Amino acid sequence: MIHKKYYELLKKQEELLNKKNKKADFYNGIYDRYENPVLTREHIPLTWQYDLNEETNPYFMERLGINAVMNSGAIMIDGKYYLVARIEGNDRKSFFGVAESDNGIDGFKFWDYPILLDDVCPNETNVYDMRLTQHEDGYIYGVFCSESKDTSVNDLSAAVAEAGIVRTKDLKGWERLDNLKTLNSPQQRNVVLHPEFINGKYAFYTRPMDDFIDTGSGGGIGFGLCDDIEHAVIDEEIITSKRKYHTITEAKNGAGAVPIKTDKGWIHIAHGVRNTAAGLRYVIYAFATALDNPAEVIAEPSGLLIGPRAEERVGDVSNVVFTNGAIVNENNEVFIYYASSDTRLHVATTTIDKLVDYVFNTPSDPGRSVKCVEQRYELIANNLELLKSEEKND
Ligand code: M1P
Repeated sequence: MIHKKYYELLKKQEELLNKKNKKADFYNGIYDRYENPVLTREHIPLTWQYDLNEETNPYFMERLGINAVMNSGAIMIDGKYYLVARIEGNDRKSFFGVAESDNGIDGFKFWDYPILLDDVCPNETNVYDMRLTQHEDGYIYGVFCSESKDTSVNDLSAAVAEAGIVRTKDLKGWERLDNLKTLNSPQQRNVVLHPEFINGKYAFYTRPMDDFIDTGSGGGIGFGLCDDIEHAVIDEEIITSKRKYHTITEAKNGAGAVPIKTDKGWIHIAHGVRNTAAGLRYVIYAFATALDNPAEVIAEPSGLLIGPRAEERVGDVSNVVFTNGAIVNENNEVFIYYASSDTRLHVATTTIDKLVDYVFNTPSDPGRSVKCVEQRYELIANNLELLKSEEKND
């Protein structure tokens, strides 16, 4: 017999799932934020957490609790919005689940089961942050972090991050391919597959790292080509968006959503990290690369695009916003899915036109305070001039 508490919790959950999302009272002209997160741990089906049987679970206890739902890959298929969410159990292991919605801003519902990956890496302890690429070869690829214990050092917390690769046609059957090998970088996280062939090869954005947490000598977001996606090996990585001193990318950066193709260039929505007395601060930034060379940065607006605000600032890993998925719909509206503080997932919406304007017309960071003030002076002077001339005309 099903425990009666189940129906009570289900009703509450259905109310949450059916709640309409509204644009928040926030303005910057670049994108809109929304009042409610699109996914939280409260969105996870009760059947994933509770044994519903009154006989075996008389107190209706959570048996396999969920701690957080966050960094999600995103894709549109036949007009529907799909997220492959990172779900973290109370046991700290992350896994993936597909949630779908008709409009991309609310009503996301998880499918009956999470994704069960082929168990091909016996040492793999954790998986997270899948990027979904609709590749021109016809497959949808999922590239994610595959984490194992580092047994070469005497440190319980030492770990190795690699890029795992799966592919699918329908988000239901997933074929696991070999993990990516980068010959010059011992560790990799935040790897994204470019959607088109470059010189007839598969192209990856990488994030060379010497260590699990620190990128060490890794200079920024890398880019490399490989011939065979089933056994992907990158011999050489070049750096695209570089880390820079005293900017939002000083400590590290990493590719986020799959680059968006526009008439003026590929738009990248990535994350940058700086260190503070309160720990690392993660923000989202954007840049563009050339259509004929997706590794060549042609525009990089100054500073952050999305930073953590209000309740977004607090969570399991506070002061973090992170993205690994965006969707462009048939009306050229852009849905940027970003998680806050490694706890819940939000959406910000904009359009291709606005993103292009933002990326190509926002001044770049001149690098020093005095130059930044000069930059602002110019803006103010032009504005005051314009205000004066309008006043005269009135
Ligand atoms: O905790 C913040 C983020 O940390 C990692 O990002 P990075 O590799 O740039 O340090 C990721 O593990 C990400 O999942 C997490 O949100």
